[in-house]
Formats: sequence, C-alpha cells, structure tokens
Amino acid sequence: MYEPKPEHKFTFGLWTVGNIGRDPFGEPVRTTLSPVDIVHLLAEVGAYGVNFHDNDLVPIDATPAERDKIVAGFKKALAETGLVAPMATTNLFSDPVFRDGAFTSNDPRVRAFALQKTMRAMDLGAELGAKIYVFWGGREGTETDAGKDPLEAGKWFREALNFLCEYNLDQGYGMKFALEAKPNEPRGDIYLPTTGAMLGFIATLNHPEMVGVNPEVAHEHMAGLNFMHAVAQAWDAGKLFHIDLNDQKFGRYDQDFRFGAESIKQAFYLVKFLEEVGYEGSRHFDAHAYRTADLADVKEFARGCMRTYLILKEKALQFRADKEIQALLAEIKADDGSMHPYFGPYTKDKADALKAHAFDRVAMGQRGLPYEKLDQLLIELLLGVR
Ligand code: GLT
Ligand code: MN
Ligand code: MN
Repeated sequence: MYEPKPEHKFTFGLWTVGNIGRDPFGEPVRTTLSPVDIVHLLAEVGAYGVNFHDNDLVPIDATPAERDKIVAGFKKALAETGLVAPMATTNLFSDPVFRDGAFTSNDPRVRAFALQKTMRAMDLGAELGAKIYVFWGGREGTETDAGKDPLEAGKWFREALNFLCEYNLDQGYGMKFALEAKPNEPRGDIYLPTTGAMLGFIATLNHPEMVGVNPEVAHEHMAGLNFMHAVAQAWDAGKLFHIDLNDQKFGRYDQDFRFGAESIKQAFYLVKFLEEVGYEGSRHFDAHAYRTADLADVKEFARGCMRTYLILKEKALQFRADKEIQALLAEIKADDGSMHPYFGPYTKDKADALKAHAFDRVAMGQRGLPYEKLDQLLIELLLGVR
C-alpha cells in the first residue's frame, strides 16, 4: 500500500544513501559505494531517480578519458534500472580552493574557477538528462565580516548567476536553476540565509524566470522558521522548482535526518500542501542515515523516507474526508457574504462605504475559535486513532 512508484517522483542524491558517516569528530563508519552501486541500491528500494554533484560522480582530478568511462558506466546503470537523473549540481564547497567561497570568494581566480567548474558540471548534468540545476553555496559566507563586503559578494553572486543563465541559453540546455538557502554551517554565516532571502535575490537577476528555489526542511528549521510557510511563499511566486526533504531538531546543526523522523506534524502539513497544490517536481530526500547504520539500515532509512511521505499523503486525504474536521473548518471559515462588497479591487465608493460601516468590534473579538479542538482531532488522526 505504501510502495513507492515512479509517479511519486522520489529521488535521492548520490551523497545521501552514499554517505559514509564521517562527522567533525569521527572517521567514516561505512564503506564507500560507487555511483553504480548506489544506482542499484536506489532501484532496489524503489526510488525513481538519482541526483548528483559533479564530483560525486567524477573525481575532481579525473582525466577526460576517466570521466568518459565513469559516465558511460553510470549511464549503463541508469538504463539497466530505469532510474532517471532529474537534478544535478556543482560541488563548490569540499575542495580547499573554495574555503573562502566560490562565486563570492575575494580571489578573482577562485570566482573564475567556480564559473568554469559549474559550466563543466552543467555539461555533465545535461548529458545525463538533468533539467533542474541546484546551487547550494555552502562556502558563500563568512566567519568574520572584517574581510568581506556583503554588497560586493552579492554583486559577484548575481554576476555569476547571470553569466550561467546565458550559458544555459547558449547551450540550449533548457535547465531551470534552483537556489538552496541555508543559514550557517559549514560557514559561520552563509549569505542569503533563508528561502525568503533567495526569492528576493532572484528578482534582481537578468533572467528571473529561469531561477527558482530548492528549499530544504532542515535549513529552515535550523533558523527556527516554519518550513511549510516558506514553501507556500515559493509556490505562490511560481518558484518551487525543487525541494529537499529531510528532518531536523530545531536550532541544531544540519542533521539531515530521515524525512518525518522528528517533526511529524510539520511533515504532515508539508505533504498536505505539496499534494493539494499539485506540485509536480521531484520529492528529493536530501538526508542520510544515522552514523550508527550499516548498509542494511541505510536501505531502511531510504525506504522510511518514502514510506512516511506516502503515509502522510494518505493522512492528508483522511483529513479532507473527516466530517468532524471539515465541519469545524466550515465553522471557522464561515462567510455569509455580507462583507464581499468591500473586498477586491479598490474603488472610491467602496472605500467610502467601508469607512461608514458600523462593526460590532466587541462581539467580533469574543467569537470562539475551536482551534484546540481541531488540533486535537489532527493529533488523533496522526496518531492513528481516528
Ligand atoms: C550538501 C548540503 C545539501 C545540498 C547539497 C547540494 S550538498 O549535502 O548539505 O543541503 O542540498 O549541493
Ligand atoms: Mn539540501
Ligand atoms: Mn541539509
């Protein structure tokens, strides 16, 4: 019943199920899986697609011949399993060259190298069929603002994206760019720290229609924000090009937990939102298994992400079909139409009539709102007793 199917568009990055469990205090705990192994693992658990950074697939110092061999092997694995590669991205954060940023580095050679690396990675993504291209600027920030000017950094980032949009057009790749915000980690502070900040920035680009966002649950939760609200704003702006699903305790480091592992209620509202508005993009799980997991448990992790999504999707349908819940919502949103003449586009007559209207402010302020009752019904629905 909760079996993943291709139409659910469940995808994982090579770096997610391939995560070897290294952390700042500990060495790897799992053996490295090759990209081909990962494709087979994802096919085994029922995923639809696999996403990658350039260097998840092709090592940064590979020769052109080595690159071609790796890409051919990867394509063969995709063909054998039927998996697709809908999203690609650039690793602009692991190599020491990016330790002070990529597009916002103070060093012009690093900024130029970041552009070169991204164009080559876009070529790789295009070759494998990716139509969404993600930008996560993990090193685009500071520990001390003494050495960097945020206005200059913003200008460099804008110029880089404008350049790469033109490259996309020039090559006829037809990609959409998706900018991913994160407030901090690995930098002390990362520029454009929230999805809302990214949306504001996109409007300043030369090709805003080509650029949207890739919000991640954990990244908004790290900042103490309501993820579903950020996603709704992105959707309303026509900018929800991709989404990174995972979970996270509030206010902590980037935990990248299994989807729904921590905040069941927030995950429910999110799935309900995505399903009800008809989001058609990938449901990408940007998460990894606990460091305690072995390979068998990594598969349980991946299955769990998809299974929880599908269970919550069913719960959303149940919420809509629940008569008591819907009756409460109807009561809360009751509308006798008497205010309709005042809404909609401004006219002088409307403004005059509204200014003259007599409201019973005290009675309006005393109206009961059964949100406690509604929330308890939701909790009981999620706990499986409705
Ligand atoms: C890295 C980061 C993620 C980004 C990935 C894409 S890499 O794992 O923490 O949130 O989505 O660059
Ligand atoms: Mn992410
Ligand atoms: Mn993350």
